[in-house]
Amino acid sequence: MAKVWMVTGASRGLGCEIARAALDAGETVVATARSADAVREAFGDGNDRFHALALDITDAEAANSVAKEIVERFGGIDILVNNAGYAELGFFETFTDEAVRRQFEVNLFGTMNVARAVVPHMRKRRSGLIVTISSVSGLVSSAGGAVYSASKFAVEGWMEGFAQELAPLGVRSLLVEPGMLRTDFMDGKSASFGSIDIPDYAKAIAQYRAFIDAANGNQSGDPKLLAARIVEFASQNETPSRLVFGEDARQWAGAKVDQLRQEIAGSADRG
Ligand code: NJP
Repeated sequence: MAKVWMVTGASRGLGCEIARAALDAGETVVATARSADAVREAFGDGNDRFHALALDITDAEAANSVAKEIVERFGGIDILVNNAGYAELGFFETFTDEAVRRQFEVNLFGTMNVARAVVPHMRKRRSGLIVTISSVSGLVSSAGGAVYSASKFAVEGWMEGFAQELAPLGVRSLLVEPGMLRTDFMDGKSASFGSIDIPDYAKAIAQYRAFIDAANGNQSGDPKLLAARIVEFASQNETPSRLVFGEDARQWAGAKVDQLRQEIAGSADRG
């Protein structure tokens, strides 16, 4: 029997590809983004297993109504994909407090809103899978990524613990840490950039922006491939708790683990 998927941020990029891959696998898919029309435009009409709903994940009430509507219409939600997110890219001091809070409002608190709305239905049935699109930036941070990484580190810490709370109740979870994917992510359509001018950082920021501009549209990671992997994992009874996707992500995460091991070992000598 077709499983019921709910995907956030499905108007573009990875979320759109995940929804498409789940549809192609014969599943029932409720794809959401801030505008239902944008989702419909991305998918076209004509598939009765496809449904588009509006959901801005920063709106907790809207998340509750969307989850309720899906459960009433389709009997439950088998797979939730927490995908919606964006990046504030740039050096920390160039961001206003408002921009930093907006980053957390979407990536962390928005994702929590959706989980709060959906998880009670999964607990009730003692079944479900939550796929959360974090980032390799949830494991490793670097200059220019401080604000985005802070939000994704928070997602990692929250979900790593929450997953353990849910496991005994039959709800599984998968944290996904992609490297760079070819989507709108680095583009001005999605990303925001620091707005405060600080001459001390001018040279470093110019280099950082040149890196972003060169990478935008040329990222090595294929969102279709990741979407296919996620759909494949979702069809299995046993899922790993993490998927570090892409050679770039595995290199950065591996280097971080090596560095941590060294620093932990070094700490034993010092304290
Ligand atoms: O980005 P993009 P991705 N409420 O910009 C939606 C993570 N990631 O597919 O603007 C509801 O093409 C937006 O919808 P809308 C990344 O952090 C990426 O790459 O309303 N939806 C659109 O559908 C994110 O968590 C890379 O039409 C909201 C979608 O989010 C996930 O992958 C690397 C929303 C963004 O599509 C998907 O991003 C990595 C809101 N408030 C992690 N705000 C990468 N691409 O390199 C935005 O490690 N959306």
